[in-house]
Amino acid sequence: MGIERTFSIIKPDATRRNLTGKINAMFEDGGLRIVAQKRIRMTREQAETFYGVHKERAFFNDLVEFMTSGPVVVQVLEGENAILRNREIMGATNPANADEGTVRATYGESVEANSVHGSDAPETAAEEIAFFFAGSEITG
Ligand code: DAT
Ligand code: MG
Repeated sequence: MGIERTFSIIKPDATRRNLTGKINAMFEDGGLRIVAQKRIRMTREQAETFYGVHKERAFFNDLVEFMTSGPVVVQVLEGENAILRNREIMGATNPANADEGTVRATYGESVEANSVHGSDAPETAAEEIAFFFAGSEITG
């Protein structure tokens, strides 16, 4: 508990629709601070490694294809209980099941094109942040 950092991605479906600012406002209004951010085009290798935990799943190839289909915005979000708080702001994986007012209910197009990624635990948050950011790129 206390002040945490979590890793976030604004996914290609959202950058394509020019929603970066609107989604960032939802994070900020929800009490999270954007302490690092960059817009990148993920390589296939990065996407495969990042989602390695899902490599046996039927949707893995489509997921890698989707995540490399356009620019993404990778971010570090900081705040009180940031990992859980961000999952609340994002909503359920499938936008059809996400609570009203969440990012995924508001902007998600499908279970795959669900607009945002957020870390699910302290260990994965630390790993995911280190995968995309040098310590010198993060400043509270
Ligand atoms: P989350 O992104 O909510 O942490 P996850 O870790 O279970 O969800 O899955 C990672 C991503 O994989 C998810 O954001 C979209 C995709 N995905 C998950 N389940 C899927 C499914 N049944 N069909 C297609 N894509 C799926
Ligand atoms: Mg996940």
